[in-house]
Amino acid sequence: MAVEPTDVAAVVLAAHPHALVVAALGTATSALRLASDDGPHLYLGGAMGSALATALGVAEAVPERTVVALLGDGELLMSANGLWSVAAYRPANLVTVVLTDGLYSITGGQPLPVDPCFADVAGALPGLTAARVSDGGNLRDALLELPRPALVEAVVRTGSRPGPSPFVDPGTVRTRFTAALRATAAERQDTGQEVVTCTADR
Ligand SMILES: Cc1ncc(C[n+]2csc(CCOP(=O)(O)OP(=O)(O)O)c2C)c(N)n1
Ligand SMILES: [Mg+2]
Repeated sequence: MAVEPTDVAAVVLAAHPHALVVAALGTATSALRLASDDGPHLYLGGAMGSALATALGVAEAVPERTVVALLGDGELLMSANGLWSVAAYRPANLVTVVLTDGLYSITGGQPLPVDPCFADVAGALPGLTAARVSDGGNLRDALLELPRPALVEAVVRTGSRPGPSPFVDPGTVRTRFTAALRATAAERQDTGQEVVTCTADR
């Protein structure tokens, strides 16, 4: 069994409606845009390999929000060292969701040179929890139940790009994501906590 990438994005958003989601490229961005009517997510416009490291930084800056890195297996293979950084820093609000199809799908379906076995690798690292799922129910359970930081590998159906283009105007991304962060800053002010400003505000 396997799920559609858009269904993965929808389950992630249903499980964590206030999450800050980072997606760098391709299928992940397109699925996220389709599942959330664009949403205020941090789209990185094709910067393959950057989603996990960026999400790690966002998780550190905004510890009260769940942060999700949504990325393909090819992208994570390019930036797998990020998993060791997650093991080192262990953010209690970070979830990595990998769309596993064994392919660099969106660029023509070239096979990954090896099965990265991400759930096995992450599960072997100290401090991380992990699961491999192939249907929406198990995905939801894993997202809600795994202690953080967690990695969930979702086996997805391959195919054409699921929705709109992964290239979103960077200014629009910045405006929307900054607004999502401002909501957090306002809550911090209400509760007397330190307010973190984002670069766009400085
Ligand atoms: C640094 C860099 N190298 C190559 C690309 C071209 N590229 C865009 S999507 C992609 C494949 C991504 O594969 P995966 O992350 O598994 O996602 P899938 O398409 O399978 O959903 C590649 C190679 C890029 N955008 N950036
Ligand atoms: Mg892939």
